[in-house]
Amino acid sequence: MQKKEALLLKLEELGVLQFGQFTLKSGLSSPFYLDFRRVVAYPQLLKEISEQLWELIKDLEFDHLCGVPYAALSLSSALSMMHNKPMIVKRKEVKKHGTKKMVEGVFEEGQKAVVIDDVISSGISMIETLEVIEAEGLEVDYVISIVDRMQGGVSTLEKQGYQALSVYTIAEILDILYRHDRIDEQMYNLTLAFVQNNQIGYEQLRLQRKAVPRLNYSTIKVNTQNGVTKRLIDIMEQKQTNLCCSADVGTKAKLLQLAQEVGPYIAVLKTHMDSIEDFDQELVIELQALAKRHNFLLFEDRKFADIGHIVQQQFKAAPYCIADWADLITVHVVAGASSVDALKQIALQKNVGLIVVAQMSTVDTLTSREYMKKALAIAQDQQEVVVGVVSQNKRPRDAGLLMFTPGIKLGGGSDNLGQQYNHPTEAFEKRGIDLMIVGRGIYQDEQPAQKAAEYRKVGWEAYLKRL
Ligand code: 5BU
Repeated sequence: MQKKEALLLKLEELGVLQFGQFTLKSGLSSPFYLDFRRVVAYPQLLKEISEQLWELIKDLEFDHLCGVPYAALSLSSALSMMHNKPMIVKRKEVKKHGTKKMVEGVFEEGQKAVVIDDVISSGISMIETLEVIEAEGLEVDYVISIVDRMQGGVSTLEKQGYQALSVYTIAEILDILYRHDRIDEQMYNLTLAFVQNNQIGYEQLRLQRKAVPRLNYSTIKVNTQNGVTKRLIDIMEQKQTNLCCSADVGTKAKLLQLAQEVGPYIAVLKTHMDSIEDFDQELVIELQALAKRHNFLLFEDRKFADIGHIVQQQFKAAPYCIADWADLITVHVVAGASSVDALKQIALQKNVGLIVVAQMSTVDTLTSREYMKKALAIAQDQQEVVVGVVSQNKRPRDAGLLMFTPGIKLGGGSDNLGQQYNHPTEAFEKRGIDLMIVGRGIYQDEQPAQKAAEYRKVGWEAYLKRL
C-alpha cells in the first residue's frame, strides 16, 4: 500500500476524518468533518503528514515556512525542524505591548515564504494570512494544504495568482476510504454531492470579506509630490465625485455632447482619441474649454506599450499631439520601466500625469499577480510623474498614489468580449479603489447626465462609508 494511502486510513481510524452530520463554522450542515487539530496528540502521525507535505515543496525555492494559525502551526513547526527551514509565525491578533509586529520571526523584504494550512475550503483563512505576511514584504508563490475540500478555495487562490498544492483532494479521500470499506456508497455519494452543491466562488467570497480601512483623498494629497495628483484630488473634493467617465463614443459631435452633459458630475473625462473617426485639434480645443468650465481633467487612455524611443514619438506626434493637451495618460509596463522613463521626460515638461496599468479587468487577463506587483513597484519608484495605477484589487503600498478601476457598472455582469463588471459600492468599500472608470454604464444610457449623477452619488457615498 502506498504511504499516502496508509496514512489516510490511520487518519480515519484516529477520528481526524469523520463522517456523519456536522455543523460547520458557517452554519452549514456537512456530512463530513476534518479535525486535524487532533494530530498534535500523535507525534508519529504529525511526522508522516509533514513528510507528505514536504513532498509537495521539496523542489521549490523558498526561505520560510508559515502555518496558518492555529491548526497548521504544528505542521510548520514539524516541517521546519525536519528540514531545517526557518519558520515565521503570523499573529492572530496585534500585541498590546512591545512591538506591534504581526509576523514573528527573522526575515527580510523580498524573501519567499510557503504558507501551509490543514484544509482549504473557501480559501479565506489562507488569504487573510497571505495579506498579512505580504504586507510585511514577504513574497508567496505557493500555498499548500493536507486536504483540498474542492469547494472553490483552490480556484480562488489560483485566481489571485498563487499555486495551491494539496496532499489529498476530498475526491481522492473518498475513493481510498470506499476501496477500503471505511465508507459505504451512500456516504460516498452524499459527501461528493455536498461538495458539489456547496461551492464558494471567488466573487461571493470577496463580498463576504470585511472592508479594510483605506486612505482618504486628503491623505493621498498630503503624501504626494505630484502636481497633477493634487489638482485631481482638489477637483474630486470640491465636486464630491470620484467618477471618471470613459467617453468611448465614435465622433466629435457625440464626444462633445457627452462631455457637456456629464461634465458637472465627473472628475475626469477619459478618451480613446484614435477611435474618434473625425478627430481634429478643434475637438481638443472645445474639450479643453468644457474641462475648464466644468472643472475636470482630460485623460487619454492611450496605453503606451512600446520601447522608449517609440512611446516618446507616439506621445507627441500629430494628429493627436497627446502631450499638448492630456492631463493624464496610461502606460503599460510590459516593456519594463523604460516606457515610463521615456514618457517622463516629456510628461514633466508638459505637466501630464502617468497612470501605470498594473492589472486589467478582463476575464482572461495576463496581468498575473507577479506582473502586477512589478508594475506597482515601477509606479512607486516613479512618483514624481506617476499619479497612480489602474488595477482591480490591489493598490500600491505607498500613500501618494491613486487607484483607478475600470470594469464598473451598477448592474454588474459582463460583456461578450471579456470585460467583467463590478458594482461601484463593492469596489470602493471592499477593494478600496479611489476612482471608478465607467463607460457604457453611462454613455449607452438614454440619459447620460442623470446616470453620471447617479454614479457620482453612489461612488461618493461608498467612499465616505469606507472611511
Ligand atoms: P466600459 O464601457 O465601462 O466597459 O469601458 C471601460 C473603459 O475602461 C474602456 O475605455 C477600456 O479601454 C478601459 N479599461 C478597461 O475596461 N479595463 C482595463 O483593464 C483597462 C482599461 Br487598463
